Amino acid sequence: MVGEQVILRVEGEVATPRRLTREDLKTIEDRFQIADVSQIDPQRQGRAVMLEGVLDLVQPQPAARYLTLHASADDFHASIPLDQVRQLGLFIYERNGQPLDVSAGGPLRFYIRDFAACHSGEIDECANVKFVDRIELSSEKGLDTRPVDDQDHEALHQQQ
Ligand SMILES: Nc1nc2c(c(=O)[nH]1)N[C@H]1C(S)=C(S)[C@@H](COP(=O)(O)O)O[C@H]1N2
Ligand SMILES: [Mo]
Repeated sequence: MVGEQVILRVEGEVATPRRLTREDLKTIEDRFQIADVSQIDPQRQGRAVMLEGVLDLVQPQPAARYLTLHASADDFHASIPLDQVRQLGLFIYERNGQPLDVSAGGPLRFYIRDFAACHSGEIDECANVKFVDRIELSSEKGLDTRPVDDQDHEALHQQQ
């Protein structure tokens, strides 16, 4: 079966934690789907679903104030205030009907509309986590391994 593999686990302060496949993301209501992210950012391609659509499946608890995005592939993590990203976050999950390629941050890539420049605030380009495989809602800020200064940031980009 197409897209049977779990690509995202959603945990923490939610009524119903879920393990989602690409198929699950595809079947989220149309109002949360973005057929073509290049309409938002010409540099990006693929099909996306809004963070709000994923949250709708799990029902965040009132205590949820932070969203932590985990990429176990390269041990990269970002933790951002939920209210600031709620309307702006997307997950890019497919391109041309195929799983998103690792070269584009796949199988699942978080993307924030109108992100700010790197380390300019809590919601920045560095929080566009590639290979995201788990998200966690929590009352306190969670694990965050984003580079904190220009030197660290430069070093990280050299590796990519
Ligand atoms: N998993 C993972 N996601 C990541 C990073 C990383 O090192 N690992 N780097 C971040 C940083 S610092 C930036 S600026 C953007 C760069 O995204 P791009 O390569 O698509 O331009 O990805 C972010 N997401
Ligand atoms: Mo960055």
